[in-house]
Amino acid sequence: MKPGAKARLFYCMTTESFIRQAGLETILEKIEAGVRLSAEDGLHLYRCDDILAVGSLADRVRSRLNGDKTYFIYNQHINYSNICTNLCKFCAFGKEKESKLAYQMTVDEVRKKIRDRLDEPITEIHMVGGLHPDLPFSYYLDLLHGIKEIRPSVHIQAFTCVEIAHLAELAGKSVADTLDILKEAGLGSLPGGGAEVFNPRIRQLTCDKKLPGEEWLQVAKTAHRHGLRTNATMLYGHIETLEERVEHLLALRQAQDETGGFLAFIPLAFHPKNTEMSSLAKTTGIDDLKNIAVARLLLDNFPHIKAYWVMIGPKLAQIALSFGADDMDGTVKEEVITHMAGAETEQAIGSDTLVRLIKEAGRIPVERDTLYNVIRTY
Ligand code: V47
Repeated sequence: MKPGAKARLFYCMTTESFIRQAGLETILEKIEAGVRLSAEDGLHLYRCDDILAVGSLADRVRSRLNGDKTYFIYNQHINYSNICTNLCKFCAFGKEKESKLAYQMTVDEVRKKIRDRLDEPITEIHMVGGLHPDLPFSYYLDLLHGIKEIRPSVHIQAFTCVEIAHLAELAGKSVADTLDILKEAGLGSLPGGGAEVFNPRIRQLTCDKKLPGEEWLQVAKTAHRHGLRTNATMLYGHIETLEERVEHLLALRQAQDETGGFLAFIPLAFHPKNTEMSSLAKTTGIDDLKNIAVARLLLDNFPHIKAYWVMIGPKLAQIALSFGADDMDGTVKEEVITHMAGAETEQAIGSDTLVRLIKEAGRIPVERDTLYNVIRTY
């Protein structure tokens, strides 16, 4: 046997033995046999203290699905307004119209933001905002038209499922018809925000005015059936139980079984500063890695799991590439939502830094577009 193959065999034997020692033998067997994990398995993984064992299981699945490729995108975030009628307790971004911190961009201001970065190879505009009480439906169509006029080839990933339900009310149309109109105006896909934790107890305690979880899923599935791919998120690390996390993940898995329209899942680490829940502690590195790993293991039908460097920091996001993540999101350019809640990361990152982080993790950096078409392999 060649020395490399010997070392690999030894590595596999030792990782398998520590997975067994961590009490994850049955889950290992299921993963090896391609058997779907149950809610109990999900809880068992969340409760397991051996983060390396949980991570190594997730890493097997990541490797099986994505090989050595790790994706990133050249994107620009735009938050057209923070005025919001929902005022969720975990959110530092949303403000009442009368607040001194409230803002609302005109379509021309958004156009200027696009024009200002025309010399950068941006392929995606990620655009979300609060639920504004009086902007008309035409404003949102003008935003899409305005962006496309300046950057015709860019992919616009905009409006969470929560915003889409609000826009449908404004338009006086069904969600399906509203999505068709937005698509016609230039919408390319939907980001994964607003999912929070689907469980009604959590919604009632943290965001009682927000679209219920079941309806969030309905909007996502309608988008998929109308040719729009979407992402999905879970905001963890506040008052949710492990059971509620697992329930959330399994609801997403069920929806994906029905439509196959989700591209990526992004666990979002709760940032408490400047929120009504500011007495809560920040998440820990172990919990951040565990959410990536458990998501990779339970969401067997999601092609991609993102380690969003804005929320967990570029260094932990790099480590997360060995715990189930295969995507680092992107350059972002001007993140606002997490920074208003005390994020200590930069508001943007260079593509060269992303490439370096990915390479040093032993992976192949792949610049992608929103739909995961390869733009460049490094
Ligand atoms: O919808 C709000 C969450 C989301 C806080 O789809 C908070 O690729 C942490 O959805 N601490 C916006 N999170 C971000 C988002 C996103 C980000 C990157 C990529 C994608 C994607 C989606 O952030 C909100 C809400 O769920 N959020 N407040 C907070 N204090």
